[in-house]
Formats: sequence, structure tokens, C-alpha cells
Amino acid sequence: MNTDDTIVAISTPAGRGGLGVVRLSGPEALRITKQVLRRTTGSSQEEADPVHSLGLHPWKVRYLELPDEQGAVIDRVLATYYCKPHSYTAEDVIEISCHGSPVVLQFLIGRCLLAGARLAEPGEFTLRAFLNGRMDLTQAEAVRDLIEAQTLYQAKVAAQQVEGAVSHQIVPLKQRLVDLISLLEAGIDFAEDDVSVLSSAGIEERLLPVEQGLAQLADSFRTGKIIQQGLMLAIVGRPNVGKSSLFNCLLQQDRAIVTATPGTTRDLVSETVELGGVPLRFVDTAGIREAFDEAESIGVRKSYEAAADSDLALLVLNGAEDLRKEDHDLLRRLYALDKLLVVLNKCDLPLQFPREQWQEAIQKVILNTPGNIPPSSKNVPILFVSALKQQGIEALRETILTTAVPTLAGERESQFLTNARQERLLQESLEALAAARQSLEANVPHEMLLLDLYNVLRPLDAITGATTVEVILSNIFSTFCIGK
Ligand SMILES: Nc1nc2c(ncn2[C@@H]2O[C@H](COP(=O)(O)OP(=O)(O)OP(=O)(O)O)[C@@H](O)[C@H]2O)c(=O)[nH]1
Ligand SMILES: [Mg+2]
Repeated sequence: MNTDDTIVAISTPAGRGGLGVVRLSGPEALRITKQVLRRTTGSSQEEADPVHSLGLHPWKVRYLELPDEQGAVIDRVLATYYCKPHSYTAEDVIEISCHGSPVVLQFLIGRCLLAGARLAEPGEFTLRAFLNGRMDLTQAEAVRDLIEAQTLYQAKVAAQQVEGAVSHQIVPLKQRLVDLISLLEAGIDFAEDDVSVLSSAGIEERLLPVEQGLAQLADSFRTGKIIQQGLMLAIVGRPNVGKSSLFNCLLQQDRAIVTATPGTTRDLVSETVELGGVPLRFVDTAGIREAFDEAESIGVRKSYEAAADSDLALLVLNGAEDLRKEDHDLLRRLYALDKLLVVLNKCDLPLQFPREQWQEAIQKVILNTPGNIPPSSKNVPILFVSALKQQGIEALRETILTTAVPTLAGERESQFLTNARQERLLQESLEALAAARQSLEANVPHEMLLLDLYNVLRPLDAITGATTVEVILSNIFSTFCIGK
């Protein structure tokens, strides 16, 4: 793809609106604009400056006309000139705000193409910004995340990354690594000079903060991924305990059918809501029991699958009845999967046991499970609610968030890694770092160790941008007094 020419595109979404914006970027942006727009009729023509014949000055908005081939006015527009290099793409950029009519916008695009512009490829404005050094890859990727954000929280995290939050964490670590590489390279290249050779302990000491920093950032992806992709929560339990009622309550809409007949819900019903900035997909499921017919038995199988696929399962129990065999079974299974949150429903009715006894009874079922349950296990959270009376729902929402996204409350947004590509590269870098450590322990020559360290560096380069040989060379020469 040519990146020296001038590109044009409609920057606002397809369809009709109050405004529609056409954007031009490239060396010919100004000339093309002069060819397609003109001063408003009746405006003073005194300013005969040939360069600014439209009166377009950097950073100024200009009221202009878009005429057709015969000179008739199609639209009156506002044009803004962003002079290079201080524009989004670091090229000359002109933004033309028209009225948001698709035919007008298409006409303007057609005129720009005739005047020598080329239609921009998807993402090309941001690609040019990247190629021209206006932003690094993490920032360019965050622009896409910002545009695609579905919650305000996602937008906030993305906006911080557009500002370079990810790079700000990676670049200093990379710098330490490059410094270490430079030291080792210098030790090899200038062995006969008095450059001191690093000891293994010295190398180890320099690697450690890099490893810790990278590992911490990679870990933050667990939370970042939740912010980006949201969570899936399955609502499971035996028939008639109030799963669909609870589902409707959490969504604040009458989405699933509720009846007094056990076995009402047959299929999975799912809906997404936002909670604390995190998109949560709740899935209502068929009540689990020995099925009466084929449809129900398929429904029950789907319930188990939903529980297995979920990030957290809300096990609904009927507080007005004793625990049954199905409850025992679900408690054990979900606890073993580490996905269990118990919701004791129908608390508006007289409870079968007082609240403390419920805790004990449930804990007993879980601990009586032979096998892999650790004895030190903490109490399972139990929420007492009434889906019918909408009681205890707010506390349930809070518990869902703190259980499923434990790190969210404490961390600053900028510390999250939300991008899967970046996380994979960080893991690659960490693997190479582990290999470097092994080489160090095996006392391999520094030439060999350097190969490992370059393997640590390469994935980081792919995240933020390349470290060239010149950078390492100039680093060597600027930080050491080689003497000759
Ligand atoms: N008293 C009381 N009744 C409730 C409560 N929640 C649900 N119910 C009633 O319990 C019955 C079953 O409710 P559903 O929400 O359909 O139960 P379900 O678990 O989805 O049932 P299935 O889809 O058959 O598995 C209905 O008559 C509800 O009105 C509650 O908190 N208190
Ligand atoms: Mg139901």
C-alpha cells in the first residue's frame, strides 16, 4: 500500500445524521480541498493570497461551500486544517463537516477522488499515525478498542492506553534489558580494553526487575481480559427454585418465563448487562432433575454445559425447603470447579433453617465430599435474597463483582493489559527470560546468553516498536568510556 499519497474517507458512521465528516490526509490534502470547495458566495474576495485562497489557516475553522460541477451549492460546510506534523496522522489533514446526508458525503468523496485523492483503506488514518511515529502499536490498537468500547469503563481504560499507558510500563523494562545487552556486547567487543565483564550475579540482579515487571503486567491481563470481554454467569439449580425470577431481577426486565410449574425453562436464555463497567452475560438455565422427556433432558445437559462454560455459577437454592439430592450434587460439582456462588432464594417465606445453619449445612455438604477439597477451604459466599420481593439483589450484584473480578477494586485502570496479542508476546518474552536464566545458571558464554536476551527483547519490540541495532550501538558508545 502506498503511504505517500493523499487519502480520503467518510469518518462518521454510515447513515443519516446532523453532521457527516469527511477527512483527507496527505501532501495534497490542501490542494484537493481548494479544488472541491470554494468561498461562500458574497464573501469578500480581498484575501487574494494564492496559498490560502480559501482562507484556510492551520487550526482555524472556515465556513465554505461545496458546489457541483455547474457551480450550484450542494452544501455549506465547515473545514478545519490541521497542519503537519501536528495532526492525527502527522500529515496535512483537512476535516470537512457537512450535513449528514449520505448523498452529499458521497458526492464530496467523488469530487476528492477526481481531484487526486485515493479512498482510505480501513484503519489507514491510524496506520499512518503509527508509521509516522505519532503513536506506537499499543496506542494504535487502543484507538480501535476505544471506538469499540461497550462500557464507559472500557472506554476509560482504552483512552489511557491511547495515551501510552501500556508503553509507559514496557519501555522502562525494555530499556533495562537493552542496557544489559549493551553491557554484555561491550564486554565481548572490547574484551581487550578495560571494560569490566559482568558477573553472573550482576546479570541476575539486572534481569530480576525486568522479569518482575513483565510478569506483573502479564498477570494484569486476567483482569484486563474481563474488562474487555466481560464475564459469563450461569444461573443453575433444581426446578422451581426461582432461577428465571432471579435472572429477570438481575436484568431488571421481564425476559424469561416464570411460572409455578417446575420445568418451565427448557432452553438457555441469555442477556448482557453492565455492572461496574464490566459486561456481564447472565444465562438462565433449565432446572436440573431427572428429566421427563427428551426436550427436558437436552435442557438439563445444556444447563451443565453452561455451568461448565461460565466464569461463575450462581447456584439458586430454595430457602423455604431443605436441601435435596440435586442440591448436594450441584454444590459439590460447582465447588470443585471453583465457580460456586450460592444464592438462597425465597427468603421472604419462612426459612427452613436460620441463616447461620444454612451456612453450616452447605459447608457440611461441601466438606463431606471425598477427594480433592482442601481442608483449609474458606467459606462459600451465600447470598440471602428474594427474587419475588427484589430483596438482597444489590448485595448479590456486589458479591458477583468482587468474587469474579477480585482485582478490579484495587487497581488503577492504566495497569491493565487488555489486548490478547500483547499478552501473548509478553508470555513469549517471559519464556525467553526463563531460558536466559537457565543459560546463566549453566554458565554459558556471554555470546550464547545474548541470544537468549535478544529473544526476550524481540517480542517486546513487537509490542511497542523495534529496538534497532543502532540503538544498542549508540547505547554502548554513549555509556562507556572505551578510551580508543
Ligand atoms: N415466595 C417467593 N416465590 C418466588 C421467589 N422467586 C420465585 N418464586 C416463585 O417460584 C416459582 C418458580 O419461579 P421460576 O423463576 O420460574 O423458577 P425456575 O427456577 O426458573 O424454575 P424452572 O424454570 O422450572 O427450573 C414461581 O411461582 C415464582 O413466582 C421468591 O423469592 N419468593
Ligand atoms: Mg426457569
